[in-house]
Amino acid sequence: MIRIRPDIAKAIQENRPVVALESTIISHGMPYPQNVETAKRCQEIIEEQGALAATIAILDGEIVIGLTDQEIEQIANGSVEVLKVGRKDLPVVIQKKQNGALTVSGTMVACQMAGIRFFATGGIGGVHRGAETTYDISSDLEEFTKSQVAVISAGAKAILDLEKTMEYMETKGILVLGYDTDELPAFYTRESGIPLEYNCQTPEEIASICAMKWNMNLEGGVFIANPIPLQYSYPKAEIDQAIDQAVQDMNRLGIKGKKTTPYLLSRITEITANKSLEVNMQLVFNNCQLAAKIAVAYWKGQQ
Ligand code: PSU
Ligand code: MN
Repeated sequence: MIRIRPDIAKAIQENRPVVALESTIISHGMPYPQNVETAKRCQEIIEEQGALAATIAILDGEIVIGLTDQEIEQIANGSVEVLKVGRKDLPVVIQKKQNGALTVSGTMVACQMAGIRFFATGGIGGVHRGAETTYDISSDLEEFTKSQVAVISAGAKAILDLEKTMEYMETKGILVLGYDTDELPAFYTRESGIPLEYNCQTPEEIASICAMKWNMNLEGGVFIANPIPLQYSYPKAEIDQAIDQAVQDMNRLGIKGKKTTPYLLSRITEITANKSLEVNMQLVFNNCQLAAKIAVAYWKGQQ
């Protein structure tokens, strides 16, 4: 049920640096053709740092680790149905031989199965606004208590309740490391006003803390929060307004469950006339670069 590109399989076996990339961001998080452009550039950035990039999705019921350009195009252009797949959906989509884009939780499961330790994305799912009545909490958070994978993201979007997201991770014993930041980055912006306990200064420091956690056999992943570079950071008041508008529209339309995050992402892109998309691409690139540096440092630390 799992097909790993031969050069990636060899690298994993030899403990060389590999960075995974998710596919929900391609199929459900960005419009075509910017999604293809982003997916390919992410791979290049990782490879420029001396790591291998492994984009992961489910094709005809097979978990494919290391998509070809043609396969990326296939899940990106809307020509075939591509389901949004988290941990819970994996057995169904595989059994039915369907196509699936993996979320953060789904990708972490795939990484655990294949032996990949590092994974770069844009933002992770979390506790949604209004969760006190809807109970909408992304399974991404729970996955951080299970799979031994470090996820490099620009924090979490303000479509979520960031304070509750942090409290949830605290309760679950999820390790959160900031990269050169004292506060949780909020995806489009560097600041959220929510303090982070651990501020790491180098990729080496992050790699060595990850190694410590896993050498101790502590289950679960590491959430690495990497703020968007200053020159791309979105004006906070402007993006907050777009987010509030998108959340209002969603509630008015009665959109719920797994449709929530894709709806909000595309609505924000619409409201900001694609400005948020450019920012989104830049922060993903920034995360790919850091993820590859951490993966390389982790590998060197093991020599
Ligand atoms: N946040 C983003 N962009 C994304 C996602 C989250 O800024 O594309 C995607 C990721 O794949 C994440 C998923 O795992 O949305 C979370 O979905 P949900 O909230 O339904 O768990
Ligand atoms: Mn949800």
